[in-house]
Amino acid sequence: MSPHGGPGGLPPFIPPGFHEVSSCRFYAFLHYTGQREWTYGPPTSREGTGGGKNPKPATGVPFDLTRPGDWKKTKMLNQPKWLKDKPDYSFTVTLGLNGPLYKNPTDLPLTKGRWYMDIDGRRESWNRPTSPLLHTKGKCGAETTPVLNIPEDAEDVEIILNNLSPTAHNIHLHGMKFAVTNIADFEWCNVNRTSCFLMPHSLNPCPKEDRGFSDNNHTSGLNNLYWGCKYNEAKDRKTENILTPLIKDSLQLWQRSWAVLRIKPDHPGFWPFHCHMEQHIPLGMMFALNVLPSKVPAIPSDVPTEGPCMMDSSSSSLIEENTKLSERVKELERELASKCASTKI
Ligand SMILES: [Cu+2]
Repeated sequence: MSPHGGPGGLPPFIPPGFHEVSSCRFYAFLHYTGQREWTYGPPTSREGTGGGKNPKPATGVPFDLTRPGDWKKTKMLNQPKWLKDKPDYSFTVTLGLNGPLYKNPTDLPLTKGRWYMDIDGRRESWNRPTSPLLHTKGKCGAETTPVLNIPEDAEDVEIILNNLSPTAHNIHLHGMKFAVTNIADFEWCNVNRTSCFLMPHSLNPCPKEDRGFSDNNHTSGLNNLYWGCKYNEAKDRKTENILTPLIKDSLQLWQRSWAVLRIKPDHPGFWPFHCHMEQHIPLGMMFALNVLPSKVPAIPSDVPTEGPCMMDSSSSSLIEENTKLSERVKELERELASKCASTKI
């Protein structure tokens, strides 16, 4: 309850030019065009929950998407058939940070600390390519840009996220959704335990074999804060949920914690995968997923580009089409040659 207007709290805050309303009767429904229509309608009671200025709480199942325990209350409408017992490929992404800290507002991004989402131990923070990845297909100007190349035969890719930092990160993938097949449910460091931010390593309740340390060189006592409790395949695989996972494109990865995602890599392109906290993006917490490069259509030559690189207009589908066309030309030439020969006879 907000401190303003709550029972026993401060008097209601009324912005200038507004006035207090006598009761709350506001209904809102969001309709997406072209989507399946559900059989809902306006509330049957115009009284709402009743109570006027002191509305009664709505009744229903407590459901909090930030608590994995509540995720078990969901049911799949469409079972994701692409989820296999074992993923085709698995990658581990470590999230962490490395000092020194930014001190002045004039400190430029990526010049001091290294905030990262390292892929399989590769120490790479985001570094913008000099020319668009979709135009170059990563073949030029992207030497220091972290890219995860997904094998083209992959149908089910697992990404294990280990957060070795004291802050939560809101992980977001462009282009595709992911299934959250497993997640740590640490009571000692969940979303309600903000005190976990300052938990020194000396009080570490994480089993010794699961502890991981961020790639840090912080000083002034901060070096004790950059650690996390990692996913442990031997212990944690058995709690994965491939039957009824939540399908999402954003996930709050708790502090010092882990989560396991599965992706069906069927959407060709270079797709950013990053922390969505705006201050973490320019610090480097991002990489790109390179999905089905052979299926990415050639970019038309009149699409503007930037940077020093030439646009790569090749694509295997274009090559395939050209090969078929040249075979057809040869076939026609052979037909013509044989017709000419028979005419001469
Ligand atoms: Cu972040």
